[in-house]
Amino acid sequence: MTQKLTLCLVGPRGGGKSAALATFTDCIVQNAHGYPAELRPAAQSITRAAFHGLDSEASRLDILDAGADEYQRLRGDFAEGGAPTDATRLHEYFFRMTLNGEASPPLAERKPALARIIDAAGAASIADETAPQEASRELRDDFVKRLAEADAIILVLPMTRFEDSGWVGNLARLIERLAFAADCRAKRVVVAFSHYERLFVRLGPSAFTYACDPAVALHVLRGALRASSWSDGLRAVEASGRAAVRFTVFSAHGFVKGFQNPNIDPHIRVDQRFRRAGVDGRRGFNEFWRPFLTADPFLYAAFDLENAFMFSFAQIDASTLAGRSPSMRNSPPSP
Ligand SMILES: Nc1nc2c(ncn2[C@@H]2O[C@H](COP(=O)(O)OP(=O)(O)O)[C@@H](O)[C@H]2O)c(=O)[nH]1
Ligand SMILES: [Mg+2]
Repeated sequence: MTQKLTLCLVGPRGGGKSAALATFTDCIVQNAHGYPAELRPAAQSITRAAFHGLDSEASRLDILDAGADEYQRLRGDFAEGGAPTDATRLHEYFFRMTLNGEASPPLAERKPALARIIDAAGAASIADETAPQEASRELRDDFVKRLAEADAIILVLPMTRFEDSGWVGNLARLIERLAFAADCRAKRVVVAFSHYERLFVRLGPSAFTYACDPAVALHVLRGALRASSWSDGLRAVEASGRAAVRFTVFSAHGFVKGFQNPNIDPHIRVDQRFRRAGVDGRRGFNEFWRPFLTADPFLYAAFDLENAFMFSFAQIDASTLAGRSPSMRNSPPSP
Protein backbone atom coordinates (compact mmCIF):
# COMPACT_ATOMS: atom_id res chain seq x y z
CA MET A 1 0.00 0.00 0.00
CA THR A 2 1.26 3.45 -0.85
CA GLN A 3 0.02 6.71 0.52
CA LYS A 4 -0.80 9.61 -1.76
CA LEU A 5 0.15 13.09 -0.72
CA THR A 6 -0.10 16.57 -2.10
CA LEU A 7 2.68 18.97 -1.16
CA CYS A 8 2.36 22.62 -2.01
CA LEU A 9 5.31 24.99 -2.48
CA VAL A 10 4.56 28.53 -1.40
CA GLY A 11 6.71 31.63 -1.47
CA PRO A 12 7.51 34.94 -3.11
CA ARG A 13 8.98 35.16 -6.56
CA GLY A 14 12.69 34.44 -6.64
CA GLY A 15 12.65 32.79 -3.22
CA GLY A 16 13.97 29.51 -4.61
CA LYS A 17 10.89 27.24 -4.79
CA SER A 18 11.60 25.89 -8.26
CA ALA A 19 15.31 25.57 -7.47
CA ALA A 20 14.50 23.52 -4.35
CA LEU A 21 12.22 21.26 -6.34
CA ALA A 22 14.64 20.96 -9.26
CA THR A 23 17.47 19.87 -6.97
CA PHE A 24 15.87 17.70 -4.30
CA THR A 25 16.27 14.39 -6.15
CA ASP A 26 19.93 15.18 -6.87
CA CYS A 27 20.35 16.10 -3.22
CA ILE A 28 19.16 12.62 -2.30
CA VAL A 29 21.39 10.95 -4.89
CA GLN A 30 24.40 12.94 -3.68
CA ASN A 31 23.58 12.18 -0.05
CA ALA A 32 23.59 15.89 0.67
CA HIS A 33 20.62 15.87 3.06
CA GLY A 34 20.58 16.07 6.83
CA TYR A 35 19.26 12.54 7.46
CA PRO A 36 21.41 9.59 8.45
CA ALA A 37 22.77 7.83 5.37
CA GLU A 38 21.33 4.53 6.67
CA LEU A 39 17.84 5.84 6.01
CA ARG A 40 18.56 5.51 2.27
CA PRO A 41 15.74 7.70 1.01
CA ALA A 42 14.89 7.69 -2.67
CA ALA A 43 12.74 9.92 -4.86
CA GLN A 44 11.95 9.10 -8.43
CA SER A 45 9.95 11.32 -10.71
CA ILE A 46 6.89 9.56 -12.15
CA THR A 47 4.17 10.57 -14.56
CA ARG A 48 0.77 11.92 -13.69
CA ALA A 49 -0.79 8.60 -14.78
CA ALA A 50 1.45 6.68 -12.42
CA PHE A 51 0.41 8.93 -9.57
CA HIS A 52 -3.24 8.37 -10.25
CA GLY A 53 -3.10 4.59 -10.67
CA LEU A 54 0.20 3.01 -9.81
CA ASP A 55 -1.15 -0.52 -9.85
CA SER A 56 -2.29 -0.50 -13.45
CA GLU A 57 -0.03 -2.14 -16.05
CA ALA A 58 -0.07 0.93 -18.27
CA SER A 59 1.17 3.18 -15.51
CA ARG A 60 4.00 0.77 -14.70
CA LEU A 61 5.28 1.27 -18.22
CA ASP A 62 4.68 4.95 -17.74
CA ILE A 63 7.22 5.06 -14.91
CA LEU A 64 9.94 3.89 -17.25
CA ASP A 65 9.06 6.48 -19.83
CA ALA A 66 10.76 9.40 -18.18
CA GLY A 67 12.01 10.92 -21.44
CA ALA A 68 9.55 13.72 -21.90
CA ASP A 69 9.15 14.26 -18.19
CA GLU A 70 8.39 17.79 -17.12
CA TYR A 71 10.57 17.32 -14.09
CA GLN A 72 13.63 16.59 -16.21
CA ARG A 73 12.92 19.85 -17.99
CA LEU A 74 12.84 21.69 -14.67
CA ARG A 75 16.19 20.12 -13.72
CA GLY A 76 17.59 21.12 -17.08
CA ASP A 77 16.41 24.71 -16.60
CA PHE A 78 18.10 24.85 -13.23
CA ALA A 79 21.34 23.46 -14.65
CA GLU A 80 21.32 26.25 -17.20
CA GLY A 81 20.92 28.92 -14.52
CA GLY A 82 17.18 28.79 -13.73
CA ALA A 83 14.18 30.31 -15.42
CA PRO A 84 11.24 32.12 -13.79
CA THR A 85 8.19 29.88 -13.42
CA ASP A 86 5.53 30.41 -16.06
CA ALA A 87 2.80 32.43 -14.32
CA THR A 88 -0.07 31.35 -16.56
CA ARG A 89 -0.73 28.02 -14.83
CA LEU A 90 0.04 25.86 -11.80
CA HIS A 91 2.73 23.24 -12.28
CA GLU A 92 2.41 19.74 -10.92
CA TYR A 93 5.24 17.24 -10.54
CA PHE A 94 4.88 13.65 -9.40
CA PHE A 95 7.24 11.46 -7.42
CA ARG A 96 7.50 8.11 -5.79
CA MET A 97 9.33 8.55 -2.50
CA THR A 98 10.65 5.67 -0.43
CA LEU A 99 12.79 4.97 2.61
CA ASN A 100 14.90 1.91 1.86
CA GLY A 101 17.30 1.70 4.75
CA GLU A 102 17.12 -0.26 7.93
CA ALA A 103 15.46 2.28 10.14
CA SER A 104 14.07 2.21 13.64
CA PRO A 105 10.76 0.34 14.09
CA PRO A 106 8.31 3.21 13.63
CA LEU A 107 10.05 4.16 10.38
CA ALA A 108 10.06 0.59 9.16
CA GLU A 109 6.28 0.81 9.07
CA ARG A 110 6.33 3.78 6.76
CA LYS A 111 4.84 3.14 3.35
CA PRO A 112 6.25 4.50 0.12
CA ALA A 113 4.62 7.78 -0.74
CA LEU A 114 3.33 8.98 -4.06
CA ALA A 115 3.69 12.71 -3.92
CA ARG A 116 2.19 15.39 -6.08
CA ILE A 117 4.16 18.60 -5.66
CA ILE A 118 2.59 21.85 -6.72
CA ASP A 119 4.80 24.73 -7.78
CA ALA A 120 3.37 28.04 -8.88
CA ALA A 121 4.96 31.30 -9.90
CA GLY A 122 5.54 33.49 -6.86
CA ALA A 123 2.93 35.94 -8.12
CA ALA A 124 0.24 33.27 -7.68
CA SER A 125 1.17 32.39 -4.11
CA ILE A 126 2.57 35.55 -2.52
CA ALA A 127 2.23 38.59 -4.71
CA ASP A 128 4.75 41.40 -4.60
CA GLU A 129 3.04 44.76 -4.31
CA THR A 130 5.93 46.54 -5.93
CA ALA A 131 5.95 44.25 -9.00
CA PRO A 132 3.46 44.08 -11.87
CA GLN A 133 0.55 41.73 -11.16
CA GLU A 134 1.45 38.73 -13.29
CA ALA A 135 -0.90 36.05 -12.10
CA SER A 136 -4.55 36.08 -13.07
CA ARG A 137 -7.35 36.12 -10.51
CA GLU A 138 -8.35 32.58 -11.61
CA LEU A 139 -4.85 31.26 -11.07
CA ARG A 140 -4.63 32.78 -7.61
CA ASP A 141 -8.04 31.35 -6.68
CA ASP A 142 -6.98 27.96 -8.01
CA PHE A 143 -3.82 28.16 -5.95
CA VAL A 144 -5.74 28.94 -2.75
CA LYS A 145 -7.91 25.89 -3.40
CA ARG A 146 -4.87 23.63 -3.84
CA LEU A 147 -3.34 25.08 -0.73
CA ALA A 148 -6.40 24.14 1.30
CA GLU A 149 -6.25 20.58 -0.05
CA ALA A 150 -2.51 20.06 0.51
CA ASP A 151 -1.31 17.52 3.08
CA ALA A 152 1.79 19.56 3.71
CA ILE A 153 2.97 23.05 2.84
CA ILE A 154 6.56 24.03 2.12
CA LEU A 155 7.03 27.74 2.53
CA VAL A 156 10.25 28.87 0.82
CA LEU A 157 11.68 32.21 1.89
CA PRO A 158 14.97 33.78 0.83
CA MET A 159 17.56 34.03 3.60
CA THR A 160 17.82 37.78 3.36
CA ARG A 161 16.28 40.71 5.16
CA PHE A 162 12.76 40.97 3.84
CA GLU A 163 10.88 43.05 6.36
CA ASP A 164 10.87 45.82 3.81
CA SER A 165 10.08 43.68 0.76
CA GLY A 166 6.92 44.23 -1.24
CA TRP A 167 5.49 40.83 -0.26
CA VAL A 168 5.91 40.44 3.49
CA GLY A 169 2.39 41.81 4.09
CA ASN A 170 0.95 39.24 1.70
CA LEU A 171 3.01 36.54 3.38
CA ALA A 172 1.48 37.46 6.74
CA ARG A 173 -2.02 37.42 5.24
CA LEU A 174 -1.49 34.02 3.66
CA ILE A 175 -0.29 32.59 6.97
CA GLU A 176 -3.29 34.08 8.78
CA ARG A 177 -5.51 32.36 6.28
CA LEU A 178 -3.77 29.03 6.96
CA ALA A 179 -4.18 29.56 10.66
CA PHE A 180 -7.86 30.33 10.64
CA ALA A 181 -9.30 28.62 7.55
CA ALA A 182 -11.31 25.69 8.82
CA ASP A 183 -10.97 23.88 5.49
CA CYS A 184 -7.17 23.77 5.51
CA ARG A 185 -6.07 20.17 5.98
CA ALA A 186 -2.27 20.45 6.00
CA LYS A 187 -0.69 18.43 8.80
CA ARG A 188 2.79 19.82 8.36
CA VAL A 189 4.16 23.23 7.47
CA VAL A 190 7.89 23.55 6.75
CA VAL A 191 9.40 27.01 6.50
CA ALA A 192 12.60 26.56 4.51
CA PHE A 193 15.03 29.45 4.20
CA SER A 194 16.86 29.32 0.88
CA HIS A 195 20.18 30.72 -0.40
CA TYR A 196 21.86 29.45 2.77
CA GLU A 197 25.32 29.26 1.17
CA ARG A 198 25.42 33.05 0.80
CA LEU A 199 25.95 33.47 4.53
CA PHE A 200 29.28 31.67 4.26
CA VAL A 201 30.90 33.34 1.26
CA ARG A 202 33.70 34.87 3.32
CA LEU A 203 34.67 31.63 4.98
CA GLY A 204 36.31 30.04 1.95
CA PRO A 205 36.97 26.33 2.33
CA SER A 206 35.77 26.35 5.97
CA ALA A 207 32.30 27.33 4.76
CA PHE A 208 30.97 23.81 4.46
CA THR A 209 32.15 22.84 7.93
CA TYR A 210 30.16 25.71 9.46
CA ALA A 211 27.14 25.03 7.28
CA CYS A 212 27.11 21.40 8.43
CA ASP A 213 26.74 22.43 12.06
CA PRO A 214 23.06 22.40 13.08
CA ALA A 215 23.84 24.87 15.88
CA VAL A 216 24.80 27.42 13.20
CA ALA A 217 21.48 26.85 11.41
CA LEU A 218 19.58 27.25 14.68
CA HIS A 219 21.41 30.50 15.40
CA VAL A 220 20.65 31.81 11.92
CA LEU A 221 16.98 30.82 12.16
CA ARG A 222 16.66 32.55 15.53
CA GLY A 223 18.00 35.70 13.92
CA ALA A 224 15.62 35.39 10.96
CA LEU A 225 12.59 34.92 13.20
CA ARG A 226 13.42 37.51 15.81
CA ALA A 227 10.77 40.22 15.70
CA SER A 228 9.21 38.76 12.56
CA SER A 229 5.52 39.56 12.82
CA TRP A 230 4.66 37.34 9.84
CA SER A 231 5.50 34.26 11.90
CA ASP A 232 2.80 34.96 14.52
CA GLY A 233 0.20 33.27 12.34
CA LEU A 234 2.39 30.16 12.27
CA ARG A 235 2.37 30.08 16.05
CA ALA A 236 -1.41 30.10 15.84
CA VAL A 237 -1.28 27.19 13.34
CA GLU A 238 0.84 25.18 15.74
CA ALA A 239 -1.14 26.21 18.83
CA SER A 240 -4.35 25.04 17.18
CA GLY A 241 -2.86 21.54 17.08
CA ARG A 242 -3.85 21.09 13.44
CA ALA A 243 -0.36 21.14 11.98
CA ALA A 244 3.25 20.86 13.07
CA VAL A 245 5.49 23.77 12.05
CA ARG A 246 9.20 23.32 11.41
CA PHE A 247 11.96 25.67 10.28
CA THR A 248 14.99 24.73 8.26
CA VAL A 249 17.60 26.04 5.81
CA PHE A 250 18.85 24.88 2.42
CA SER A 251 20.86 25.89 -0.59
CA ALA A 252 20.13 24.77 -4.14
CA HIS A 253 23.49 26.08 -5.33
CA GLY A 254 25.19 24.40 -2.40
CA PHE A 255 28.91 24.02 -1.87
CA VAL A 256 31.63 23.14 -4.34
CA LYS A 257 32.42 19.44 -4.42
CA GLY A 258 35.94 18.80 -3.22
CA PHE A 259 36.62 22.46 -2.35
CA GLN A 260 33.84 23.12 0.20
CA ASN A 261 33.39 26.82 -0.51
CA PRO A 262 29.93 28.20 -1.36
CA ASN A 263 29.02 27.44 -4.94
CA ILE A 264 28.58 30.98 -6.19
CA ASP A 265 31.22 32.52 -8.36
CA PRO A 266 32.30 35.85 -6.77
CA HIS A 267 33.67 37.10 -10.09
CA ILE A 268 30.24 37.20 -11.70
CA ARG A 269 27.66 39.79 -10.68
CA VAL A 270 24.64 37.49 -10.72
CA ASP A 271 24.82 34.36 -8.57
CA GLN A 272 26.17 31.62 -10.75
CA ARG A 273 27.58 28.24 -9.88
CA PHE A 274 31.15 27.31 -10.69
CA ARG A 275 31.89 25.46 -13.89
CA ARG A 276 35.11 24.60 -15.60
CA ALA A 277 35.94 27.02 -18.40
CA GLY A 278 35.39 25.53 -21.82
CA VAL A 279 33.20 22.69 -20.60
CA ASP A 280 29.79 22.91 -22.17
CA GLY A 281 26.45 21.46 -21.19
CA ARG A 282 25.02 19.99 -17.98
CA ARG A 283 28.15 18.05 -17.07
CA GLY A 284 29.95 21.35 -16.68
CA PHE A 285 27.68 22.25 -13.78
CA ASN A 286 27.48 18.83 -12.19
CA GLU A 287 31.20 18.54 -11.94
CA PHE A 288 31.40 20.87 -8.93
CA TRP A 289 27.78 21.12 -7.90
CA ARG A 290 26.57 19.65 -4.63
CA PRO A 291 23.26 21.00 -3.30
CA PHE A 292 22.76 21.36 0.44
CA LEU A 293 19.71 20.10 2.37
CA THR A 294 17.24 20.72 -0.46
CA ALA A 295 15.69 17.27 0.03
CA ASP A 296 14.92 17.79 3.70
CA PRO A 297 11.74 19.88 3.44
CA PHE A 298 10.29 17.33 1.00
CA LEU A 299 11.23 14.30 3.10
CA TYR A 300 9.86 15.94 6.22
CA ALA A 301 6.67 16.93 4.42
CA ALA A 302 6.13 13.45 2.99
CA PHE A 303 7.21 11.25 5.90
CA ASP A 304 7.06 13.44 9.01
CA LEU A 305 10.76 12.76 9.52
CA GLU A 306 12.69 14.97 11.90
CA ASN A 307 16.41 15.60 11.60
CA ALA A 308 19.09 17.75 13.18
CA PHE A 309 18.39 20.67 10.82
CA MET A 310 14.63 20.73 11.40
CA PHE A 311 13.63 23.06 14.25
CA SER A 312 10.36 23.63 16.08
CA PHE A 313 9.18 26.89 17.65
CA ALA A 314 10.08 25.38 21.03
CA GLN A 315 13.70 24.90 19.93
CA ILE A 316 13.91 28.33 18.39
CA ASP A 317 12.37 29.98 21.44
CA ALA A 318 14.51 28.08 23.95
CA SER A 319 17.12 30.25 25.60
CA THR A 320 20.55 30.07 24.04
CA LEU A 321 21.91 28.32 27.10
CA ALA A 322 19.28 25.57 26.89
CA GLY A 323 20.12 25.26 23.21
CA ARG A 324 23.76 24.40 23.89
CA SER A 325 25.12 20.88 23.73
CA PRO A 326 23.26 18.25 25.76
CA SER A 327 26.31 17.53 27.89
CA MET A 328 26.33 21.13 29.11
CA ARG A 329 22.63 21.08 29.85
CA ASN A 330 22.87 17.81 31.74
CA SER A 331 25.85 18.69 33.84
CA PRO A 332 24.85 18.71 37.52
CA PRO A 333 24.39 22.09 39.15
CA SER A 334 27.48 23.20 40.96
CA PRO A 335 27.21 22.99 44.74
N1 LIG B 1 22.75 32.03 -4.46
C1 LIG B 1 21.73 31.22 -4.65
N2 LIG B 1 20.81 31.50 -5.61
C2 LIG B 1 19.78 30.65 -5.76
C3 LIG B 1 19.61 29.50 -4.96
N3 LIG B 1 18.48 28.88 -5.33
C4 LIG B 1 17.97 29.59 -6.34
N4 LIG B 1 18.74 30.66 -6.60
C5 LIG B 1 18.53 31.64 -7.65
O1 LIG B 1 17.45 32.46 -7.26
C6 LIG B 1 16.66 32.78 -8.40
C7 LIG B 1 15.20 32.40 -8.15
O2 LIG B 1 15.07 31.02 -7.95
P1 LIG B 1 13.73 30.26 -8.33
O3 LIG B 1 13.89 28.85 -7.90
O4 LIG B 1 13.35 30.49 -9.73
O5 LIG B 1 12.67 31.00 -7.36
P2 LIG B 1 11.08 30.83 -7.32
O6 LIG B 1 10.51 32.02 -7.99
O7 LIG B 1 10.73 30.80 -5.86
O8 LIG B 1 10.73 29.55 -8.01
C8 LIG B 1 17.26 32.02 -9.57
O9 LIG B 1 18.06 32.90 -10.30
C9 LIG B 1 18.11 30.96 -8.93
O10 LIG B 1 19.21 30.60 -9.73
C10 LIG B 1 20.61 29.24 -3.96
O11 LIG B 1 20.57 28.26 -3.23
N5 LIG B 1 21.63 30.13 -3.86
MG1 LIG C 1 9.47 29.23 -9.59
